[in-house]
This record gives sequence, C-alpha cells and structure tokens, in this order.
Amino acid sequence: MTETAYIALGSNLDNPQQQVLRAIIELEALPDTHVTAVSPWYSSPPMGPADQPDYINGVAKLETTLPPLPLLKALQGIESTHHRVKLEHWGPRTLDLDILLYGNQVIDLPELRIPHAEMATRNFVLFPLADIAPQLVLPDGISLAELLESCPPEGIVRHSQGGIRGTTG
Ligand code: ROI
Repeated sequence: MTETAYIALGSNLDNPQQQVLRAIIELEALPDTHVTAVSPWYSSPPMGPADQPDYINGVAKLETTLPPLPLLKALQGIESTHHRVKLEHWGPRTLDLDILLYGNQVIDLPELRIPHAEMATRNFVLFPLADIAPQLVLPDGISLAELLESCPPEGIVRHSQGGIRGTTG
C-alpha cells in the first residue's frame, strides 16, 4: 500500500545546501518511492552545542510502498553515502534524514519512533513541514497549526521557494 511519509533533512557540514539537494535526488531514486513535494530550505542556528555551523533544514514529502523499517534502512543508506560523520552527540553532521510521519501510524520501537519524538519542539522542522502540509493533523489529533502556536520561528530564515523536486535551490 502506498503511504505518505514526511522526511526531515538537515546538514551543517561540507556544503549543506548541496548535501540536502543531493539527498532529494537520492530519495527520488529509492525503490517504490516518489518525492511529491519539497519545502523551502531554511537556515537555522544549531540546537545543541553552539560551537558548530548553522544548519540547512527542510522537509520532503514521499509517496512510498516501503514499510517504515525498510524506509529507515534506506535513509540510513543515503546518510552513509554522504559520509555522515557524527563525532559527538548533538554535534555537526553532513546529513540527517529523519522520518517525521508515516501515514497516520504510531510506531514505538527502540530504533524508530514515529511521529518523530522531537518534532513538536523544533521550529526548523515544523515550519518547513507547514509550508508543504499546512492542514496536517498528527496521529494523536493535534494539528500542526496548534504545534506552531507554541513554537516561534526564532532564529530560522527561509531562503528558497521549495518545489516538487527540490531543484529550485
Ligand atoms: N540543529 C538545527 N538547527 N538543525 C538540525 O537539523 C539539527 N539536528 C540535530 C541537532 C544536533 C539536535 N541540532 C540541530 O541533530
């Protein structure tokens, strides 16, 4: 069955804008998966240790028949082709791909929690998500609009229009 999944992208190393644009192309190349929307890109100050570069963040919408765990594995495969380095907890990274939502499913496994555990408090996730899915309601019935009310856009800067394939830079 085809499901809609939302994926958060983040990078703050080795030309972050290029990392995330390449990731969109790689998402589109996954089996049984299509990227149907890409948010505008945002720059955001690091959450966590401050002695690291700003991030580029955005969200992609996928239509996929990959089940959640195979999708997670596929995303980890993409991260590793970006030579993901993760030197410290909450430290800088070349590419982070997180499943935010997978249809209306709730998944609570050691390796995968959906909805993503921290999405509700991260403006650099909620704002790009709202750009492509303003009417979204989470599985627990809370709307994205409600989450945004307690998550101001402090520090984040939108710097592109987004598009279907993320090629608009
Ligand atoms: N901070 C920002 N601004 N954007 C991220 O994507 C991001 N990702 C992380 C941590 C280290 C928590 N900080 C971040 O994993």
